[in-house]
Amino acid sequence: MEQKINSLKEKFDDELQKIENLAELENMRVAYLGKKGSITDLLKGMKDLSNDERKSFGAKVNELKSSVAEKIGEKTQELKAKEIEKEINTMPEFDISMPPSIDRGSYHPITLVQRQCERIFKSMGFTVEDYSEVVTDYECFESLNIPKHHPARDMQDTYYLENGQLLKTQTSAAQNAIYKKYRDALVNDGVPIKAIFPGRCFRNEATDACHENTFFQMEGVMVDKNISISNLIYFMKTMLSEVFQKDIKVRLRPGFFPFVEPGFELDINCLICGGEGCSSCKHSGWLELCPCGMIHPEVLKAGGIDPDEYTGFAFGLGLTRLVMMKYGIKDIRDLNSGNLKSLSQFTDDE
Ligand code: FA5
Repeated sequence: MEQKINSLKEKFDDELQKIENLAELENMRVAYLGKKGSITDLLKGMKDLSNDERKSFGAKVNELKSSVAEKIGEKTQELKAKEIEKEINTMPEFDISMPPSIDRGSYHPITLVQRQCERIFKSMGFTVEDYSEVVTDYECFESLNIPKHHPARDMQDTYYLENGQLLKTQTSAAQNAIYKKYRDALVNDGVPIKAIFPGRCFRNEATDACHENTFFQMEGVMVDKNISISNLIYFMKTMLSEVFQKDIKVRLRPGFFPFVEPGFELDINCLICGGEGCSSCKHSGWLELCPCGMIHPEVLKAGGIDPDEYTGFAFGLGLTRLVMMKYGIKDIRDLNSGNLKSLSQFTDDE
């Protein structure tokens, strides 16, 4: 019996040396270790042996079995490494100067319009600020003259986090930090605060053609001595005529926001339907685009600025809606759709 084990071992070693690929190796594994394989056959023959012989023979067969399994494992690794090497060696040479064979990526239309607005405001002396999407209750509401339990909070159905922070519902949430950042330059050196801060906002909204639960706004503030509504209107008009490269019909109507006094809603004539009325403008012919107003004295005070000495304006442009108007996108939900075919058709026209 022992002779059988030795000759099987020699046969295995001999055959293993000649194996050249993984498929052959698998066949060999089945031939030796499979249910009907040679080593399994040896074990079956043990029934004719005495108890003592069976014990020592069983141990030897098991030893052979483990050694065969181990050698097959090693050979598998060796053959895999060879196959990878072969693949690398036969790969066509990569020419980095060749044009890509796949479509190139493109900027999202919101990014394009945001950058365009940034360029316009920068050219008028505004700085561009970045701000967190997760903010505190103080930043988003209290510093903006919206105390706890104020009914104005109901206008923005807010996503609260377990730690008490929240997802920013409006870019106004950055106002307080911006005032604190620049008030020393304003007070000590007479440098006006002129900043815009674009950002993503979140509200638990029922979505429709002009409402999304995730959308972009771009806030802007200017604070100095003697700032008035005329300054506000001038900057708004300049920005819109630059973005659309033509005169846009706008209307200003009173609007309530606890952080401005007086407050306005700046609407633009719907460019999708030309003012006739459609689902994008809720059939009114006008689209609410940019609420704005004179910064409330309490908000200036919270930012460390004396409202008896300084005044300012603030606006909260609906950036996503501006994008819809600029590119004639009828449904706001297309912008978050991830449909690359439709989103990649826009280009920077500057
Ligand atoms: C505000 O968010 C105020 N923070 C704006 C403001 C800033 C007022 C500074 C005064 C001074 P409102 O909730 O109306 O206001 O949103 C501002 C703009 O964001 C809207 O006019 C609209 O264009 C856009 N917007 C609001 N909600 C959505 C939404 N769910 N989907 C898409 N755009 C929205």
